[in-house]
Amino acid sequence: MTDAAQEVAASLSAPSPTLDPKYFYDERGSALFDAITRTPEYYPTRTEAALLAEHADAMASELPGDLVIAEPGAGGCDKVRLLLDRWRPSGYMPLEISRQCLLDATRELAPRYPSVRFSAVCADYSQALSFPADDLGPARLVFFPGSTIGNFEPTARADFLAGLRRLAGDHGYLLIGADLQKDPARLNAAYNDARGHTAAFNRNALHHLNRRLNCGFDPDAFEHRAFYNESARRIEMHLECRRDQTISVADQRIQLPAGTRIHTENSYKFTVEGFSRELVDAGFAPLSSWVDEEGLFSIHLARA
Ligand code: AVI
Repeated sequence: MTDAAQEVAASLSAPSPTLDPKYFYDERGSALFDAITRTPEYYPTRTEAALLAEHADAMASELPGDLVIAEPGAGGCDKVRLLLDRWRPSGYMPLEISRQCLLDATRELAPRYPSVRFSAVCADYSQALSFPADDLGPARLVFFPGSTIGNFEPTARADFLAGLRRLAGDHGYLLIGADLQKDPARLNAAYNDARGHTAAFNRNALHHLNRRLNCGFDPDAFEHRAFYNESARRIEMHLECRRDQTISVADQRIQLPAGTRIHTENSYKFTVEGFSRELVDAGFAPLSSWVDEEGLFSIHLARA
């Protein structure tokens, strides 16, 4: 029996069933997430890209000329392209768990930037944080865009930020995106897009688990629920069972009566001041932050 099967069995048989958001991301899930980022409702990706484009020079003015960009969870290395174009760093180190993704992206990108030394690392987040920076070499800038930091629970987030601090090394920097608290209607729309991509992305966790662990979910019998929890300052995503179901995992049969909600994701929303404090707690010294005119999204630059 795999660790994954045991982990899923334990989380689904808990009094409040949950699933780890990592199960969203098989090949179809990554394509669906890509589709989400292009919906009119999901503002974070395009707002962050616009901020990077507008302020890339201002950011560079606070950084040393000789820089290696390290990007944990780089995926298709899309967001870094703008920085490679504008900054021409001496190196780029994508850290990504999907070998294929890493190979495809670096094979496409490396020839376009002959002056940038590519060192692709196939590793998951936890391993990614244990690549010591070379204190004698160029400064390392850790790039963590997309407000993925908002998908960590507060304690795990503090640990992860401290890990980013280690990855940056003593002379390094962090450039990180953080989605902001705002009108709940805007947030609710972003996680309930009219085309249904977010709903499909949410249900895809069940398709993924059926394929991997043969659980026997009927994904179409689950309703997508996403809403802003104002007191916890987070979007919550759930899958609500419309009819009684019994699934099986790790030699266990688990009953999911109609109305059961499986909590699949939290996406925390920040204030600029609050997020800066979290950076300080993790050992960073905040340098600057940039926010779009509507106050939707923030990018923070900090020194180790
Ligand atoms: C990857 N992450 C930053 C996304 C978010 O907004 O929390 C994941 C997502 N879930 C639903 N839509 C997007």
